[in-house]
Amino acid sequence: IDGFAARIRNPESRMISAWVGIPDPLLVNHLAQEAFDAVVLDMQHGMWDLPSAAAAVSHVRIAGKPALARIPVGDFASASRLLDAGASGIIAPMINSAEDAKAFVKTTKYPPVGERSWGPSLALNHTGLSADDYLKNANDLTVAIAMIETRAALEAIDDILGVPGIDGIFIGPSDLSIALSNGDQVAPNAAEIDSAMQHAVACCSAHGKFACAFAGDGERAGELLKFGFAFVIAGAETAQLRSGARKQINAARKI
Ligand code: 3PY
Ligand code: MG
Repeated sequence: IDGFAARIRNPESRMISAWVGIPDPLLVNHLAQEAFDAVVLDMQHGMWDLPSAAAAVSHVRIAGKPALARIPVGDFASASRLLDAGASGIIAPMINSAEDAKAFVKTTKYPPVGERSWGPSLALNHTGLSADDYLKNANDLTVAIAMIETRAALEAIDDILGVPGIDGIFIGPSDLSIALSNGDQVAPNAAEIDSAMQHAVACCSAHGKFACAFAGDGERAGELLKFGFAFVIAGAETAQLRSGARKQINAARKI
């Protein structure tokens, strides 16, 4: 699990992660049994509160997988608490400038990179590291991922990637499509989004950092892996649950 950060930083990384918004710490254990490389807890649009998300981090880790959390916009205090709970990475939505990126890094990286405050109780239990070893290695063992999903963020992508402590970016294609269409449409698979995605991947490799993105289903996730994304989502758990149910109903109706 603690090799996750090194794996996602490898330019050859092509990972597929689960994405869970239903705030049930036990549900994530089931998804973690599938061949996902990680599980992301979505605290921005999912209904997780901090205690349930922290418990879910443990359940994912106990199932042998790394857990990441997407925090609500600007909730950097929760970012450091989730790292304390043993999360392997934090995804911060709506990072639109180098200043936003620096505020994010401040709470997620220990000095000299940031000002993360000390208190990794569960992270020590999970990693099995001594306090000294955790302090020395935590900045490398966990990843801070900035979401690029507005026009301002696209324009500032090189500045954001240039902030020390930002390990990678995550494209939010729905918000980006709303921004690029001036509020006209949610079109996460539009051609314009594809070009923005390919541009983002190129910027990341120029900075030696990695690119992640949300995809609504496995087919789209596969396309994004071909673009060079290191880490993609293959649909939220609600979509997977409903498509699984639909498939079984259709199978039963055919008999
Ligand atoms: C977006 O597409 O805007 C996201 O935040 C990913 O779900
Ligand atoms: Mg978004």
